[in-house]
Amino acid sequence: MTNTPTPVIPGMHPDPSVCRAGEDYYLVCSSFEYFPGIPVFHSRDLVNWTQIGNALDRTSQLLLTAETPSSAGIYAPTLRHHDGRFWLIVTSVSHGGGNVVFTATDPAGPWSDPILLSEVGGIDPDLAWDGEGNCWCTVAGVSQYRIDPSTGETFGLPQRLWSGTPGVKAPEAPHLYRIGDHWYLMIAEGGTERGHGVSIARGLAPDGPFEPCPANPILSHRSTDDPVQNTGHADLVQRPDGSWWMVLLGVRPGGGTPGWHLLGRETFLAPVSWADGWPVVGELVSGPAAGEAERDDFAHTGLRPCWISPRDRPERHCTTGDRPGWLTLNARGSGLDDPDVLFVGRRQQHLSCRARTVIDTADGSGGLAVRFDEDHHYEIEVASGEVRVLARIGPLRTVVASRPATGGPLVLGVQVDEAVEPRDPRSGPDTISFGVEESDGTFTVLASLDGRYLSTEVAGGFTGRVIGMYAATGTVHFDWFDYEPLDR
Ligand code: 6LW
Repeated sequence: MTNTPTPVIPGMHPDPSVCRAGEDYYLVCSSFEYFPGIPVFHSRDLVNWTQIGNALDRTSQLLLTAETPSSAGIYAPTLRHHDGRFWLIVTSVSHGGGNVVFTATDPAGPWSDPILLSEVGGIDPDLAWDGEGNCWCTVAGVSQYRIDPSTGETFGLPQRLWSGTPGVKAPEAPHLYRIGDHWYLMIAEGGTERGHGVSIARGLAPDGPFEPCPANPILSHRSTDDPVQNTGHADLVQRPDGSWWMVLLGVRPGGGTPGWHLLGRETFLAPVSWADGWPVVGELVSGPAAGEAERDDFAHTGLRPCWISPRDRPERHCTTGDRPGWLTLNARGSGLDDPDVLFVGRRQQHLSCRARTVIDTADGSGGLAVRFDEDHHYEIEVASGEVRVLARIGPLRTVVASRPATGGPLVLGVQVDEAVEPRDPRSGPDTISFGVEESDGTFTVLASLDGRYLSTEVAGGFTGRVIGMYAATGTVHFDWFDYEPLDR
């Protein structure tokens, strides 16, 4: 896989939307059932991105409950800078759901409470202003509403704009841009799996009519052996030097046939040139090299923005204030199989990586898990005087290995190794090994599991792997958590 272009934002960061304000670029992604929602990134060059927050970080903005299924929640944001403010529009696929707008003067937050667009149906909303006082909200399908985003009011009925390429399914993810004399309507189509692609149409007005580009799809890796697949759901941005760039989602399937992708859909970057007034997408540009190991000592109040939890994590269940320098989790629900689990994790962002944590289970039980969803996870757990490795794959749940636990805090570890011979048709994409660090610093592996079962091809849905800490019963404390990229 050495020649595979790497994402600019690796790990589960799909449906990227980007905007520029002066010299600064900001980018947001979908976040589904995880809280806080909508990660926000900043960059000065479109290649190196730093997460500066999460737009939806309080329950008045984002109410996810145990009734919110995995892969529901928050979908497909659009981020725009207009009239001195940042505007974010998303679909909330739960609780009756709907399309909602948030605004901020600083993309790092705070973001406003939601403004509900009660009459705007559909998913993947876009916002565009035409300079004549109109704001256009375009949704998958592809239909368009004229709205006031500051009140949520809708004017008139939705208009059908375009159905995409005849015979190609799922026209979605619309973004509307004024470029030169034309309005461009860019969409994704073909579904977010192997058939995904990006197509575009143009017209002289924001509400059409639109003429499709004769070269559609302008981007797709469908039916190719390109190592990055499922490319689509894109957004465009112009640099101050006049050049155009596209951010898009793609996946990196590993192993034999059919290829399993593990980290979810990731954010990639490509240059865009123009020919006859149509955009031409160049080769994907690789992101930065994998960084150094990162340790979180939980030494400050609150959690860094990379930490996400299924649905929510009220302070009474998750705090760094209980035992200074430790993360304390109070269990709820019945553990990782339960939508109500108390799990705090970070996205797996590298095909090979290692994570370790120190756990104190004197008052409860818990562990370190690689989570896909409630039905698909592997974990190492300390409970009832035992350390055990468990696997949940669909309807099957089993203890894979166990050994007695010594008293006192333990260092638990997980190492993910990308397959060495991924071209072997029987090869899985990677191996996930769990173990314990002994008192002399050596690491004992208790079990190594085939990673294909924690992939989108097996689990389905829109998300990817998250590695983190959880409480199964009682109260559990974690002293620190290390994450180390090991990509070759
Ligand atoms: C999103 C749709 C898609 O709403 O996947 O890749 C859906 N595209 O546009 C969820 O991310």
